[in-house]
Amino acid sequence: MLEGLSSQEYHQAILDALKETDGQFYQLLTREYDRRQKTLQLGAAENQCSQAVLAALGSVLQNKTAEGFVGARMHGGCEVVDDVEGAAVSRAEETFGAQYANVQPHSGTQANQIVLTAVLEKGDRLLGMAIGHGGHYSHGASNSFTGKFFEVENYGVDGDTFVLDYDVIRDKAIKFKPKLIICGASAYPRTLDFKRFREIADEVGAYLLADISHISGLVIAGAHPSPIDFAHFTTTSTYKPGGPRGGLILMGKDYVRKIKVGTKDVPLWEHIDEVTFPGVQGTPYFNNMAAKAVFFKETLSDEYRGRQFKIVENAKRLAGSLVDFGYDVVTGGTDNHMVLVNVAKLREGLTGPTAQKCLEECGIVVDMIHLPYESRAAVADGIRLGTPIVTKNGMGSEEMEGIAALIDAVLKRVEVVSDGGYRIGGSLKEQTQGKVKDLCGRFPLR
Ligand code: DSN
Repeated sequence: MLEGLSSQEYHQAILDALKETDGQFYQLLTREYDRRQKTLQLGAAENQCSQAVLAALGSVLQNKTAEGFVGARMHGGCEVVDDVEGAAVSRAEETFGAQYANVQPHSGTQANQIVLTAVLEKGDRLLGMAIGHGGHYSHGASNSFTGKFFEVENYGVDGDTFVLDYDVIRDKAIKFKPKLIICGASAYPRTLDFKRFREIADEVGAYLLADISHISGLVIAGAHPSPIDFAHFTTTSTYKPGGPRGGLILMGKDYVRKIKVGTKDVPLWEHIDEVTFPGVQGTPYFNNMAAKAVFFKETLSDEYRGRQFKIVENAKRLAGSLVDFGYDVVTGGTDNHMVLVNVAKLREGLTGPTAQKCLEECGIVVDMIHLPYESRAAVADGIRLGTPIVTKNGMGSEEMEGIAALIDAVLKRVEVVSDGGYRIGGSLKEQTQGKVKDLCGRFPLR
């Protein structure tokens, strides 16, 4: 019945179910759909899932409670969810070329929590990328559980190139002797050398966790090298590559390697299962799990794989155009889906938060971001742009140049009045909003 509907028709049909029963939420969901349709979505940590994924998310599986794993549940009535989980696991393994997949984590952060809980004891040493240099909270930030329960050392990027220096990371690892090294980033535009990370981990006797949340779509398609057989554990959130919200733990050739648990030697994969439940989580979300499986099937298509390369091509073009307009693009460009721009260097008084706000007022949605070695520790100097959504909606190189021009018009003409304050001339705002609406109208949500 819903097959063949445009994105807008599909949403309307789904929302009709709410119209009579909950007018407030009918309005809110309609507003969010309109917001996405009428503004440029340049979030690097976002994507846009298919209608099939949305259908699975909104399915009857949401009602099922069942702790445990396939064939070993705490609850009755599990014949269907066992098949759901079995299919989701094999599809995840096929998608990533992995030997083991755990589709239960509720998020990327929980996937990391499960791995950390599995291999570290309280107080053990963890080496991860500093959050201010592009790492993630769950990689050892002082205000996350990782900083609270483990002894953390950070590595960062080089002060001149803003690129990782693997010799420096190796020296840190040798001195610090971590039990676990985490690689992967939330704000790093260059290719990660997973092989080199594994060599460092092996040299110091550490486990290696690759958190590929931001780049997992690229990894699936081969647009970024895969860590699966280099890292002991690979984690990702499942929405960033274009699936439903949720997390995933994958293992390659190390999945049968033994770990001492009490007095027993247990294969790593079995230990990860046990730490997932009952160690960290209760019932998995079976509707999300089904949606993950639907998404994994989508990743096998030529359309999905081709799109990942296009995402990178678009990001390179966006970065290149911004450089041409005189922007300081961190590392001079990008190898992946994201572009980091130092806006503080553009104009006196301009900050990441101000740039985010004034661009958003004009219909261009970006994230502010702290940059390595920035001028004021308390205020972000940069913005982070990403191309997954605009690419999904069909935009290409020409549109990337147009987007760079729109960003430039706003950031160069906005009046910065005081710390955090700004004024945009009415005509600039209206003109930009109009151009954004026109562009988004030509590339409607898919
Ligand atoms: N990792 C966060 C980000 O990059 O914005 C979101 O999950």
